[in-house]
Amino acid sequence: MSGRNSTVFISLGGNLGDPKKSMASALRLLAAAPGVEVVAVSSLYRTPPWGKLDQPDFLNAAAELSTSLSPHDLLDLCLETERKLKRVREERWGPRVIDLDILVFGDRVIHETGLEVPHPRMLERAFVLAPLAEIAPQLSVDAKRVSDRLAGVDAAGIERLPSGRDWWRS
Ligand code: A4P
Ligand code: MG
Repeated sequence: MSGRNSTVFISLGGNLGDPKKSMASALRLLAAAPGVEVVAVSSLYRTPPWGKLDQPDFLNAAAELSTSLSPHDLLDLCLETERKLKRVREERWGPRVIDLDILVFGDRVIHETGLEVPHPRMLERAFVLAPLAEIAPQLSVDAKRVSDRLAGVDAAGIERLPSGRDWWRS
């Protein structure tokens, strides 16, 4: 792809049904979309629920994309991908959850109701920072290095699974 592409980081997560399968399908759908290349994917992480505590553990991961899409077109693609996966799962095995968040889009700063970049809560969330630090430790967000931020948040209970980085391909 051309030098005009933007480097984007996204987070993936889920805690119902088979999150690994949903996240792998999401990455394959993104990789198959015109104008999107999946550059790197982190290992899978098992993470304790953040925010609402009475729910199952999550699986989380982060990915680096290279894209010629605009931020809004990439958001639409992410939302469409979520909808596709939820619909498939509802029909076959009941409710499933997959969440795709755009964390960073090049050096763009966007504050709109439907799209905020960098993701406003990413720097407080170990379940976002741990996988992101694996693939982009030097990345700076709001002038803070991801690896430094990770050292400053509570990452108790977060476990990197021995998945390697190709877990989503097969
Ligand atoms: N939206 C705005 N900015 C963005 C962006 N940068 N990327 C809008 C993606 N979407 C963005 O998303 C609702 C709307 O946010 C989208 O339609 C889009 O227009 P959402 O994911 O349903 O909710 P949210 O607003 O992102 O809420 P929040 O608080 O960010 O929820 P999360 O982060 O999705 O929380 N614990 C662990 N361990 N692991 C998890 O993955 N996830 C959640 C869900 C809670 N606890 C968790 C985890
Ligand atoms: Mg979200």
